[in-house]
Order: sequence, then C-alpha cells, then structure tokens
Amino acid sequence: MARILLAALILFLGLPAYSYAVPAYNPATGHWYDTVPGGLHNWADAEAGAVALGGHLVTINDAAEQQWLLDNGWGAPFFNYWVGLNDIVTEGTFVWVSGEPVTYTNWAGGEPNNSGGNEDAVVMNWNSWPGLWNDVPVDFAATGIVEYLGAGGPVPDPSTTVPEPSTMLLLGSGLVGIIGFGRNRLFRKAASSG
Ligand code: MFU
Ligand code: CA
Repeated sequence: MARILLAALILFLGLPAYSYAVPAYNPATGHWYDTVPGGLHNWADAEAGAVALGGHLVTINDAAEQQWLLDNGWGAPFFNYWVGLNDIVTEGTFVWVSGEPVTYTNWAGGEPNNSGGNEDAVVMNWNSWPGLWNDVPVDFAATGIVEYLGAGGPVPDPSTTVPEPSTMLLLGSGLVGIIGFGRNRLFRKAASSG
C-alpha cells in the first residue's frame, strides 16, 4: 500500500508542473509570460533576467491581466513574485519598468508604505493574498515574472515543444509505479487461485 501511495504522490507532484507549463500565452494582451530563471533574485537582477529573455518584469495593466497571472502559473501557492512596478527614481511615484503608464493597481491594505524608508520595488501575492501587491526593499529575494515585448515570445515557440524532461520523469515514474502495483496484485491473485 505504501508503494502505491508513493507512486500517486510522485504523479501528483508531476501534474502541476505539466499543467502550468510556462511560458504561457495570454490572448487578451497578445503577450507571452515566463518565470525568470535562476530562482530568487533581487529586483534589479530579476529585471536583468527579464531583459535578457527579451522582455521586462511584468506590467499588469488591468484586473483581467492580474487574474490571468493567478490562473496561469503564478497563483497558488502564492509565492512572492517581482512585478515591474517601482519608485526607484522618485520616492512615491510608481512607474512600470516597461515604460507603460500605470492604469491599474492592486495594493494590499496599507500599501505602499515605504516601510523603513527603504521600499522601492513591488511584489505580488504578498502574505499569500492572491495577487495583492506590497512595496518591499529592492534587495528582497523573490522570483521574477517576465512579460515578453510585442508579439515576440520565447524562441522556439514553446507551444510546439514538449514538456520539460523532469516533468515527464515525474509523470512517468508515477505511472510506472501505479501500473506496477496493479500487476503485482494480479500476480498474487493468480498465484493464490491457482
Ligand atoms: C509591512 C510591509 C512592509 C514589510 C513589513 C514587515 O509594513 O508593508 O513591506 O514587509 O510589513 C508594516
Ligand atoms: Ca510595504
């Protein structure tokens, strides 16, 4: 029994990685989005990673785009993700690093508060509140979300590529474990009835 539970757990771990395959395309904005590689970064390094990919840290123009991010890989379990909003140049004047105008905000209650006089960059999913924003120090560690520019996207187009090998390994070993368990039971049945 322990073995089928383990196999089911491995399969379960593989599934989210598979169904949240990023990069992801948002038809409403016509843009591709991805997670900046390399895990946690300060804000400047996350933005540099986004630029290296051909975009910027994400610009959230309206509630629909915010919701789309939550629904397409950057929602539960609600890690802190860097967005492109910042007031590095002029304290209290938040701008998008993409240069787009600020048309929408989704601040958590009491934010932005420039706590300690030292908070110039913005994360979403603050305190695991879905999507909500907080200003934090630029040297805070979070994962970046890149929004590619224009109609440009990652190369090659990921919609034509296969899932990550690690995902397939997890899915495959989960399936093999479950199938193996079923076969074992059949063998035991055959042995005891014969
Ligand atoms: C809140 C946040 C700050 C910081 C602090 C510990 O201020 O706005 O960004 O995380 O809590 C009181
Ligand atoms: Ca704050």
